[in-house]
Amino acid sequence: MERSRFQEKGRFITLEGGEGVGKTTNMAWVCDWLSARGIEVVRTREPGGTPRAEAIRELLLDPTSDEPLDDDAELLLVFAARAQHLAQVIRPALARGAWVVCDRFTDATFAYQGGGRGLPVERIATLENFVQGELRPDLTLLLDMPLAAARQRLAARGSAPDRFEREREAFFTRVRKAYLAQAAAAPERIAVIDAAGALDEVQARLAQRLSTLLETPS
Ligand code: T5A
Repeated sequence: MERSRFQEKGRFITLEGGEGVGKTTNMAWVCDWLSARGIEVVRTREPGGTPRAEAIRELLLDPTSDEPLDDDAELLLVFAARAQHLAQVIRPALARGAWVVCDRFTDATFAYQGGGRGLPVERIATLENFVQGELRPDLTLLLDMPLAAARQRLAARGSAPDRFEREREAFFTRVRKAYLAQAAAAPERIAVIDAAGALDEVQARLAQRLSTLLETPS
């Protein structure tokens, strides 16, 4: 399929949401949907996306260390990984006109370090401006569903919980609340997608939002 005149500039799409809502599962589908429309897609994730940033991811997610990770150290590690990822992958891809689809980005920092850990939003916003300059996602697909159902999905998957997944329910309640507040504050960028129900139903909702983006001049 040919690219329309509206698709000459790279776009930046992020997928967000709490644990187990289906981000990773739907990432592949979103990338295939865009590729089928003739778009060059770079699929990536945070924390991570480059070898050094993936090493920082290990530090952040490793549940085995006895040494507690200070909340500010966690925040700075997230942004250190992001700076590397932006420099090595995201900015170069967007500059050559590719579309970047990223599994989590700075909305996750506001939700987890801000909502979950309780760090001041202003501190996160300062780092966001420092590391990203004016770069923000063009579209954020926020997959949302009740915590209990998402937990059931994770339990059915059966993988060992990482350092975040070991947090208590109250933490994830705050994360979800923060995500929904962010969406309410930026409805033009953040689309809340009902992630409950069958995969094809969720993907029909995603397709609707992606089609709108495709028709919007960059
Ligand atoms: N983090 C990240 C921060 O604290 N700050 C930050 O700034 C950033 C960027 C990263 C962790 O880092 C934290 C947040 C995270 O805790 P991660 O691996 O990106 O970790 O995030 P997780 O949420 O842990 O990813 P998961 O893989 O656990 O969850 P997903 O990707 O949302 O869910 P997925 O796709 O693996 O699906 C879970 C299961 O459900 C099934 C899937 O097959 C799978 O088995 N499933 C469905 N089943 C039925 N119906 C559907 N519609 C389904 N969709 C998926």
